Amino acid sequence: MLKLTQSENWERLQALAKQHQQTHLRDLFAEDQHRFERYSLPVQNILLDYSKNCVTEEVMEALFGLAKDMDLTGAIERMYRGAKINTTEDRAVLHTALRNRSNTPVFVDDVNVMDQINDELATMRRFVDKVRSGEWLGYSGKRITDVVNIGIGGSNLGPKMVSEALSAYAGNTLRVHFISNVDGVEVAEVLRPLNPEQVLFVVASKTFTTSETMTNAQTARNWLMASAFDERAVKNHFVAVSTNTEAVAEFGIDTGHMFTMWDWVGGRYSIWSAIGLPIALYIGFDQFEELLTGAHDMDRHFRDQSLEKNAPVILALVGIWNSLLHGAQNQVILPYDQPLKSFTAYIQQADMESNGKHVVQSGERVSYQTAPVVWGQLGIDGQHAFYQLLHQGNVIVPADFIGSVQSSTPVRGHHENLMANFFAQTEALMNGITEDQVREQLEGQGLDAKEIEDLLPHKVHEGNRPSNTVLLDRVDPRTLGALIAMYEHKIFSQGVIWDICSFDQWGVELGKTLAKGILAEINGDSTNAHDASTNGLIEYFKAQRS
Ligand code: G6Q
Repeated sequence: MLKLTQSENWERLQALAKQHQQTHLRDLFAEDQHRFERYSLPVQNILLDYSKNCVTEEVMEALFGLAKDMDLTGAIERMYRGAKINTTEDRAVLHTALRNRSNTPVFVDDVNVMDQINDELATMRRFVDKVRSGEWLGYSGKRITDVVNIGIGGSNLGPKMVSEALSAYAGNTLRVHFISNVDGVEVAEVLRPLNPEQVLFVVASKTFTTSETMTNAQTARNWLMASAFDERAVKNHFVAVSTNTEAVAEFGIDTGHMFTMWDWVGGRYSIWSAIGLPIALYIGFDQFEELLTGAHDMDRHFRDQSLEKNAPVILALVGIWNSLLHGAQNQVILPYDQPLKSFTAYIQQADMESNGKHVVQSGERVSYQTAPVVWGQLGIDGQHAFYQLLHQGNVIVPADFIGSVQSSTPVRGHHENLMANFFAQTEALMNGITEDQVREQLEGQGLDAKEIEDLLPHKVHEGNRPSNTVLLDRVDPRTLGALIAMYEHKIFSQGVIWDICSFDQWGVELGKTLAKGILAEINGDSTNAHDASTNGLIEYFKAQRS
């Protein structure tokens, strides 16, 4: 396979990046009245505007050429068809099959996985209906009022983010809570107001060995026992989502109350599987299916649309261009919808865990930048905090602004105010404020010449800061499904172009293994197996506690 650095278009892009060092977005807009139409596209209920990036026809052509050189289209097909593209774990990658509403067959090792997926969805629906209708009862005969998901990483971030995002669709049937941190503060806080007779715990762990989750699940079980005094209550109050039947049984959860997932579902791509159970319990199964449908709409767009009109591909290529042109090592994600308050954290994991890799598929070290540092928070709060650096700092941070035409909870006058800020920020980052404009403003305020000259450099905004605008119709289940899938496919496309394995996470595994050994030391074993700092810190911690 061609190496990225051998691609002619890669070389061409390096040259174009040099050539455009001095190009200002302001001038690109002045030169082309149709820049918005040229560099924006609608996809399902989403409008993607990428015109506020320093791209030209020539740049886009080279970027699409690069995607072709790296056989992105072939890679998309291989993923959808169930090829084992997670090479280091020898696994297929089939989150697209989990939401394959067309139900076309998808084969892994000659087995059509759609049968298993459809069976599991049907089981989930039956269970969700039972709990939501009040047919499923707690040990004392009371209905379930609260669902507590216990899981971490991919088994937490997605269900939490989507449940928050779709709370307007939840009604009053069930409340949902999330425990991920092994810090006892979280489990204590979540459980404190709850009535054990009416709580359903979903223990979500693909491996069912993750120590944070197992510790929290054990504590939850003890909490239940302190009220039920009967092991049989576990069956009414605990269900599991996992691939590890043995460990689920050993924990004491009836395997008849276990929802399954498969090794071809990566943790950070698992909300579409039974890991999404808390979402379905919270908003109902029909709405959960809408989420799947939205993702499937985007899957079809990604697979069927030409690269030139393909929203995830364009997002991926613009990201690569910004890292070439500006040396950008950051990507900030700024949702303006309150419901999307955890969206950045979700995409942060999806992106950084997938593409934060230092070797290419062959094992050689990469000679170019892979995943950026992804960060951010609700944009409107960020404006009053870190946006200063985005506007005038000496690093360029490409930004994705995500907002909606309609609020999911309209309150008179609020959404207009919110969106005025949204549009103002993308404009300000792009245009900046020139010396002449600042001078004119200050003269208008009556400052004298000396005062103006002193203030001038501080008030100039150079602008030329790239951003994408992602404008949703509204945050509803279908649009949210499409939005998440758009980012998943962006990340996939970048991974293909960078020639890295986006679907393993050895860096996560390393931490899990090391912590296990250290826990034994904290609990008694001697501490001398580490470097002086780590030994010293563990010893200090133990000494201070004794
Ligand atoms: C995701 C990662 C990681 C994983 C958690 C939880 O892709 O692999 O975030 O989801 O470590 O793992 P378990 O679901 O196995 O507990």
